[in-house]
Parts: sequence; C-alpha cells; structure tokens
Amino acid sequence: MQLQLRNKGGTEMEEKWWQSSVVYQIYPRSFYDSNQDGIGDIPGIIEKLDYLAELGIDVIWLNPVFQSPNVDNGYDISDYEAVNPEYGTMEDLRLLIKKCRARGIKVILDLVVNHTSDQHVWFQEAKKSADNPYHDYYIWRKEPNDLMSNFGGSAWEYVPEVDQYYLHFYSRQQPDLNWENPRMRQDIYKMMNFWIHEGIGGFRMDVIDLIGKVPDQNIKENGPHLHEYLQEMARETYGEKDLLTVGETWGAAAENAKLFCDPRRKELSMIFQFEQINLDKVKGKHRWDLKELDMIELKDVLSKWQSVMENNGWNSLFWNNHDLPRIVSRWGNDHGKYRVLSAKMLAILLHGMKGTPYIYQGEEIGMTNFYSDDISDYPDIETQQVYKERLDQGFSKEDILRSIHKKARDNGRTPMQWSQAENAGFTKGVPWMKVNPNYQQVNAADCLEHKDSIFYTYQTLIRLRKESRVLRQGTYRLIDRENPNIFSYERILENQKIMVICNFYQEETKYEVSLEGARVLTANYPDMEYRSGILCLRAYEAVMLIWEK
Ligand code: TEU
Ligand code: CA
Repeated sequence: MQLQLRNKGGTEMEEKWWQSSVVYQIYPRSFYDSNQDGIGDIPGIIEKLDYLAELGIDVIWLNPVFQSPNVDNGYDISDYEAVNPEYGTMEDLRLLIKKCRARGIKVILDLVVNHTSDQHVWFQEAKKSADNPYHDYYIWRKEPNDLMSNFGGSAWEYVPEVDQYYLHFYSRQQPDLNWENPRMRQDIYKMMNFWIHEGIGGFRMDVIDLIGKVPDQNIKENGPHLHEYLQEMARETYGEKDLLTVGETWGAAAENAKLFCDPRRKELSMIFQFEQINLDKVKGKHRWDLKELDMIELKDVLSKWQSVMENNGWNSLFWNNHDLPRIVSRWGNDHGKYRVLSAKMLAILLHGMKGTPYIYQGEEIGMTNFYSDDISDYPDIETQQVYKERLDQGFSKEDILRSIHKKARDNGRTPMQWSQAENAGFTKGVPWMKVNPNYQQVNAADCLEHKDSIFYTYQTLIRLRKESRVLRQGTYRLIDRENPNIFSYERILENQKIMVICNFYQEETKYEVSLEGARVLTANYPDMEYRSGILCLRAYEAVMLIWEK
C-alpha cells in the first residue's frame, strides 16, 4: 500500500513500504537448530515462521549466512555467493525467501564489504605477490602506522611473501577491502545483483561508513570518497529497485547523518546510529570502561535524532542487536518481577517514536544478559582478545568480568529461549554456546501462553504501527525534559495526538497531566491511577494514549 503524504514543506511524499514495516533480526546461529548439531540453521528459521507471523513482523534481517571460517561468526566471509553448510544450502535459503514472501515477509541480508575473510579466494591470490591481479583488492603498506584494530592490537599484519603489511580494522583474519580499486567495487556490485536477483528485500550494510578510509591520514570512518562509493553502489545495484538498505554507521552524527539517507542523495533508506548506545562509554577511553547511564542523556539523544530526521530523512529504532547487551539488563531491570514491566516499558517507549523499529531475537520475550563468571563461556573473538589485552594491562579478573557482564557481545548471542525443555528447546544436541540458565522463567512458550506477556506487548505495538498514521508519520516532541523520573513525549499529525508517558524507574512517581478525551492505545498495567489531573505512575509504568478530534 502506498500512501501519499505531505511533508512540512507541503511537497507530496510517498510512504515507502519500509516506513510502515517492523524488522525482526535473526542471529541464525542462535535462533533454532533443526538437525541437532547444536547450531541454529535456516531450516530452523523456516520452522519458526508461524511464531514470527504471530508476532506480526514484516521483514527479517538475517545476520551473515555465507561461507565463512567463523572467526567472527560469519562476519569473515570466504564466499559471498555460497551458504555456510552449517546453516543449510542455497536451496534452503531460497525456500526461506519463498516461504517468507508467501506470508508477506521480506528477507534482508547482511552485506559485509568492508572486509572479507583471509580465506576468501581474492585474499588468497592477493597475498601471493604484489603483481597478482587481486593484490590491489586489499590495502597494503611497506610500513605499518599506529592504527589499531577494533578487536585489539595493531591494525596491520605482515605477509612475508610480499614483504608488506595489510590493513585489518577487525581481526587479522578479516583483511580490509580496497574501495579505491574500481575493479574490486564492480565485483562487489555483481555479487549484490546476484542476491537482488534471488529476490531479497534489501541489505543491512556492515560498518559501511568505513569503506572510504584513508589509512595514511588515520581516517577510519566518513572518508572523503565514502558517499561517492555509496551513490555508485546504489546506481549499479539497488538504485531503482525499492529495497530496504540500512547502513551500520558507528561514525554517524547529527551533522552527517542525512548524507546517508536523504532520499534526494540516492544512497541508503536509513542508518543505524549508535549515539544512544555510546551513552555507557567514557569519551576517549576503551569501550569496556564502565560509565553510569543517565536517563536525561537518553532523552536528549533520542529526541535529537527524532528531530534530525524530521524532514528528508528516516530513523531506525533499535535497542538491541547481536553486538549489544540486552536492553532489559541495560536500561531496564532484569531482576524478578520488574523484568517484565521494564521490558514492556522500554518497548512502548521505543515503538512510540518515528522510524522503522527493529526487534532483535529474544527481545520480545525479555531475554537478559548472561552473567557467567567463566570466561570460556564467551566464545566471541572480541571478548577473548580484549580479555587477554586487559589482563596484560593489569586489570583484575573481577574487574574485567564486571565489564563483560555489562558489555560483552555474547550477552546478545546466547541461544533463543523457546521453552522449558532442555537447552531452552533451542537444540536437542549440544548448543554451540551456553544457554542462559534463566530459560525456566524466560521463554517463548510461556510468553505465548500468557496474554499479558512481553510478547503480546510487542505484537500490539506492531499492529498499532500498521493502524495508526500518527504513529508512523506524526512529528515528535519531547515533554518535560527536566523530569528525572519520567520519559514522556508526544507525536502530532493533523488533528491527532499520541502521548507516551514512561516511569523509567522502580519508585512510584506522580505526573501532572491532562488526559481528558484520551483513549489508551496500550499500557503495561491493566488500569490507570488517574485523579484530578494527576497520573500516579507505578514501577516502570508506561502508557501510550491517543487523542482524535
Ligand atoms: O560491528 C561493528 C563494530 O564495530 C562492532 O563490532 C563494535 O565494535 C562492537 O559491537 C563493540 O561496540 C559489525 C558487526 O555487527 C560485528 O558483529 C562484526 O564483528 C564487525 O562489524 C566486523 O564485521
Ligand atoms: Ca543445525
């Protein structure tokens, strides 16, 4: 369905299908194992399509399922056009796309083109000799400079055969591609067209703001030719195809964000910006150094992005992904009875905003961080490398574990908790990664049984987005910024208004507000304590109201 809308300037604007969609992110390795080898797989996703349809999502984003030695769980790709046999076959992937299409669900794939695996045939050739035709597909220097890898250590690795160093912003098994090489770029576009031809719904683009790097000037993100490359990519591949393209851009700030997603520039549909994620980072320090979270900062950041994208832009809305700790353990309360209330509050807060919401597997059942004290329970290469690095730097084990419990990427990668069965019903074999022991309380089967579960709050929010134009298109305005307990805002479109009011904490709090004429769209308590202009908000209480004149 295409709707004609008017933006502020009065010009006609078409509502794109991805502006009324909700995306569900699947980390295939940890979603559902269909053949008992302990590893989630594509047939396993197909088996769970009823569950996703029940939730009501429109799009699935699959983390990489391509051939890979799995040094970085599939973000080190050795063949872009082959499916990793651990996950199934090309036929399985085609079947998934087909079955999804039958249900009106699109599948978007992860495009990892900042780097390949060192096992990719391009790199195998490239390192043979400096005059090999593939040598220039990667970035080589006679001398390394002091650029560091995001996973720790130098970003340069020596290859004796060519007596040169190659650049890798991630592990040394993930050499960076040389985007200055037009032949390399054309090969990437060919591969993208291969997948477009297979009928995918679009791409999530891994660390795409790094492809314009200038290593000799220590420029990593937002290099001088970045947008030229993205425009070329669009022209050569998806430009006329009406696909969803979302760029992972850790380097996006309010000032440069629209360069990626202003439709007139013909680059991407939207980006993932990480400013709200970085609120637990100490500026200039390592990301594992801990910082207390501040809710007013969260209000400011989310509200800033709402207004940055108000005209000629579009936000992605997400709390979680496979690199991040669980939201209920981050901004909510993952202990006992408050887990459910705070997970619902955070869902209502985010899904009331303007943009395309992304739900990460397990978020809809309130999965929490992992909290293991055994470092071998964290297989992620980043955690393993940084753990060693920090031990060497003199941090105590307890100290490092505190950071891991808060920040490790594996917090988001434990297997999906389907039921109370062994291994949370994820596999009948030995799971590739430990299951979070709280699956007895936290699991999908339990949620599906109880109408007041987190799952149904998400289901309601997804449905509301479809039904409500003000939810999709209304202008956002933060209310009462200074209130230290409550996050509240409104959305306005013509004669409709939505208000979202969230008590961010466990303590009860009172809020002076006129709710005359309002109807409750959704809430996380069955009733409201509202008397003579005072709303009394209980622990983590959240309500979304609408006024329709
Ligand atoms: O992530 C980019 C990235 O920089 C993160 O790894 C980040 O450093 C980390 O989450 C700490 O905040 C993307 C993928 O999402 C990630 O899984 C890959 O490991 C990485 O790129 C390399 O491809
Ligand atoms: Ca399997």
